[in-house]
Amino acid sequence: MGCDALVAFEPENLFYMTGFWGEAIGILDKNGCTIVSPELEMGRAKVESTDCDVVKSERGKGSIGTVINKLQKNKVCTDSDSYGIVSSLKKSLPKVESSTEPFYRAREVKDSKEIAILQKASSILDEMYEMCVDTMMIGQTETQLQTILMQYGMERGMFATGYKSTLNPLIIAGGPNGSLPHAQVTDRKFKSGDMVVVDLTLRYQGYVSDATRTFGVGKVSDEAKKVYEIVRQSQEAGLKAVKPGVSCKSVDDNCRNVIEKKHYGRFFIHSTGHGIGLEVHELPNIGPSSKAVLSKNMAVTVEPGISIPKKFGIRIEDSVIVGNKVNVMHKFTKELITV
Ligand SMILES: [Mn+2]
Repeated sequence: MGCDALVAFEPENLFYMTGFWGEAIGILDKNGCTIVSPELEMGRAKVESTDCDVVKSERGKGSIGTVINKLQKNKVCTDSDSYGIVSSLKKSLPKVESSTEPFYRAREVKDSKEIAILQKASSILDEMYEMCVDTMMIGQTETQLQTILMQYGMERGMFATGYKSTLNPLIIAGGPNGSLPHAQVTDRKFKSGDMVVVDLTLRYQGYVSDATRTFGVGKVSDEAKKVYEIVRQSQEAGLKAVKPGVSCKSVDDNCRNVIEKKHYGRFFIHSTGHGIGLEVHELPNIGPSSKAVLSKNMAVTVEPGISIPKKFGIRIEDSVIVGNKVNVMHKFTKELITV
């Protein structure tokens, strides 16, 4: 994009540039990186960042004024789309572009250190599915299960992602609630016959792993068992398609075809998957209209689902690393488990 300097306002991008997650502004150019930090964040910024200059916002000028002083470059690219920020940058600098593109594209392919963190995060989620098997029971509420799982995860270094579109850290949705892909956790009690969607999305050392399993409770219907098997086959078909050089659309097609052939196509109401990393949803998107192509070491999810309104929902999701042989980071079974 011809950027001479990148200016990051979003904590994810600041962290990616500098190792520091907080309220400050990151600048990256050929000479390295600089953090412009308000006084309140100076202590942490100095300790947590690596190979960066940390400078304090100048009093009276504010952070933006300090940033502008450091940026006498030709073209400056920023992740901010705030009108106030972009217009102050434009007033003082010759060429400013507001685009998240360079940041997301840099973050799309993971290095070995990032993959190791994602793998660790994924293993903890697997342990949480073991917890589900051990603790889920008829009469337990979604909220109670969420509390048990969050305590387990947080004691092992997991954090809520802060994903803005849902209020709860996890998605635990039993019976008819499961037909809402982004259901809020409620005080509904699990009862015999329920399918329970357990979508775990948690952050570990900055990085987010995302997985979903659907459990049966008590005696589940033949229809639910049949639909479970369709979703399982669809997810398997999606995983098989994941390879470097393959279009994201074709991964979505592979999943969707299995479900459409069994006449449940209109109940598959979301995309097949998305990139994961410092945010829950990053590039590439894996959906019917994606233009992206997979590359080695991208981290993505494969998560087909069937949502039958007011009845039940079933979704199976793994976070994977793209490679000649796909690395499925979750080992917890995808056979139907009934508790
Ligand atoms: Mn997901």
